[in-house]
Amino acid sequence: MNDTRDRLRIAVQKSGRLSEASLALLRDAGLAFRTSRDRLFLYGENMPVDVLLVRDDDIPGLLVEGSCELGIVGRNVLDEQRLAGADAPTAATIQPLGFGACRLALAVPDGGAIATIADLDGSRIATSYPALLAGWLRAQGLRADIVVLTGSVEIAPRLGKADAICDLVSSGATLAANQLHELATILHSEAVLARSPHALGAVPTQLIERLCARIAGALSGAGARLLMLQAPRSALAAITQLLPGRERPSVVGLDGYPDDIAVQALCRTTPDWQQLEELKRLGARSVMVLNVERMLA
Ligand code: PRT
Ligand code: ZN
Repeated sequence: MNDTRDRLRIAVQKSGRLSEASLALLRDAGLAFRTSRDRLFLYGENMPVDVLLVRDDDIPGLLVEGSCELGIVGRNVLDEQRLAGADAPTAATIQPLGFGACRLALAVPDGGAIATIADLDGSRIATSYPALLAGWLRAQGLRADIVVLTGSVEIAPRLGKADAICDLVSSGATLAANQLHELATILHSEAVLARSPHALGAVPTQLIERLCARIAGALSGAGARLLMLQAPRSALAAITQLLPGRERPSVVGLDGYPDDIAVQALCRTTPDWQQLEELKRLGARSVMVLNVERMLA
């Protein structure tokens, strides 16, 4: 909402992994929209808030240039552009949104020459996230050639273009299918609500506050599910990684079974079948997904 506009704009991914959940969240927050004919714009019908549908990579830039006041984007995209932009003004995170969970991980070929993080020294690493990777390598005191690829990073080692990759992972199936395994996690990511670095007047600031309060309310209640399961204690770390929850899961011991635990986690959306199957694969038993009727944060 700059000087010439009297409506707030939120940038959302047009078509991709974050699109559906982003729009569902805005609807849960009470916004109703009419779609423009070109399907690039959703006009807010009950609040002066419109949605711009764009590629996720464009969202940090739209916030920085002030074309949009808010955006929903993966922390991975936001952090990469922040690091790549050095001292330029950057979009600030308002709050994590509990969906789009993934991690930026370093992975290497199964049975290859690289077995430890130290072995990465002097290697070639393919990635779409050069700034995040460079920062991590610096922090580890490692030197490596960063090969920047925009897609199909996982096949770079087989093509002889790189010795390792640094890419997003959620279930790990893509790595396994390409005979790669994880060596280190560089960043834990999920979708976040971000705002433009520009100072705004009193009216847009109040509108943003109202919208953020509604989003927080939507996140804490509607659509929430309680995931309950039992599992071997040794699988806890892997299971926690998979949970789509925002809160830390509750973990309790099982009387008479010292190696087992019961886990309860609050999830914003219903875990899908693939996630449930993955949990089972990790050793989870008695997996239950329950509706949450009411919740007070
Ligand atoms: O067209 P546009 O530029 O908008 O979309 P995009 O293709 O760049 O992004 P998209 O839709 O693939 O992802 C949008 C955001 O979703 C990312 O920036 C992340 O924040 C988040 N996200 C969550 C993921 C994943 N999970 C994910 N698994 N983004 C990508 N992947 C890819 C990953 O790159 C790899 O190829 O999925 C594959 C691995 O998945 P698994 O389940 O096999 O591990
Ligand atoms: Zn993208």
